[in-house]
Amino acid sequence: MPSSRGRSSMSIDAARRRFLLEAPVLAAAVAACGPSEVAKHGAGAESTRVAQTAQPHPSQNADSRTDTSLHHAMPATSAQSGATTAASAIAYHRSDPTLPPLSRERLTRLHFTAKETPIRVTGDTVVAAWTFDGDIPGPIVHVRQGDTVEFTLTNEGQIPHSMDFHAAQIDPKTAFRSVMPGQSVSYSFKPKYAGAFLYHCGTAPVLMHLGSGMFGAIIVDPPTPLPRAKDLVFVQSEFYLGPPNGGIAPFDYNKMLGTLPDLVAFNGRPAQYQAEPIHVTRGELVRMHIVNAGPTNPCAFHVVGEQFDTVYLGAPPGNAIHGVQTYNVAPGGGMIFEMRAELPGEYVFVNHAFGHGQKGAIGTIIVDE
Ligand SMILES: [Cu+2]
Repeated sequence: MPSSRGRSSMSIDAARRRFLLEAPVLAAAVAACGPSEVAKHGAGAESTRVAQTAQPHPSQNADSRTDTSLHHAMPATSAQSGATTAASAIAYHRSDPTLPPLSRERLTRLHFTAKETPIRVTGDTVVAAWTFDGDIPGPIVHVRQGDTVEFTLTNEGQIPHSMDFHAAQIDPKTAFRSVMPGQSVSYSFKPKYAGAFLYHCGTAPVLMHLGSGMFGAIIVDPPTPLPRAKDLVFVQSEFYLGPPNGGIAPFDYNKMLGTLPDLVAFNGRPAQYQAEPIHVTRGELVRMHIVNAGPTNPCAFHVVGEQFDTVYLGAPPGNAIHGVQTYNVAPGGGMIFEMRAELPGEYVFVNHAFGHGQKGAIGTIIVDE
């Protein structure tokens, strides 16, 4: 057997190309955004306002996708032994749930890239993901109500993609239009309301694009900040997977239509915060921004052994309810849950629709002395 090191990057690229080309749903996706779409939204319609490289903005938690704390801790499994070198070379990383700090600037420039790339979501599962900036979920964005967000999406994939920000009020036919491979779209918006909002690819079939990993969270602060807290962001999503091909599992559109997921996760990795819990300090206010990417099922958010002092249903600090045990976050929705960590211990947070908790929508917060 040749050394995996000597051939890794070429094998990964080759495997990506082969896999993406072989995935049958690609043909359907291209057809769904076919010649008429190209004609309507072709090169002439694209913005030329594209930055040279995608640098993380200060209010964008680039590290939400690159926490490497578990890179060396993931054991090899029997499922991996049969995978190709390319699939086995794809490293696992835990997603950092920390909300990035708010910038002092009132203008936030974001430049995302749409990429189709394999991602290891558990020790023995690599998925053929469609992503923003190469991971599931995309970067966590943090802005303030009324700020200006200047956004550009560059499509580095092989099929059309687009971006739909739920924090925006804008003509979707223009701003959220699909862009062809190699092209870009730009638009600006000012979030009218504070809250925890979803963003996602809206290219048809939306179920396939959203269900294959093209989503993330934008957190919008009110003009007067909420009380200081440990701010965490959890984006729930479902995985519907087909049989692995070369060690990489494709997303299965028919399974998505069937709405029974194989895995459910917070921040793209099933049960990652059980494997490596989140630590908070006794007495700390813990604020959890829960965004549900779905694509189909709700998230009955609950913390075992705790009660939520406040749940902001939307537009915080308004719409607050108190003394809550569990609350459903709809697919396509986002809410803010607060609890005070008064007693040391291990507190499991879970989607209390327990079939989905069991499939990975679960984690642990440890309250330290
Ligand atoms: Cu897409």
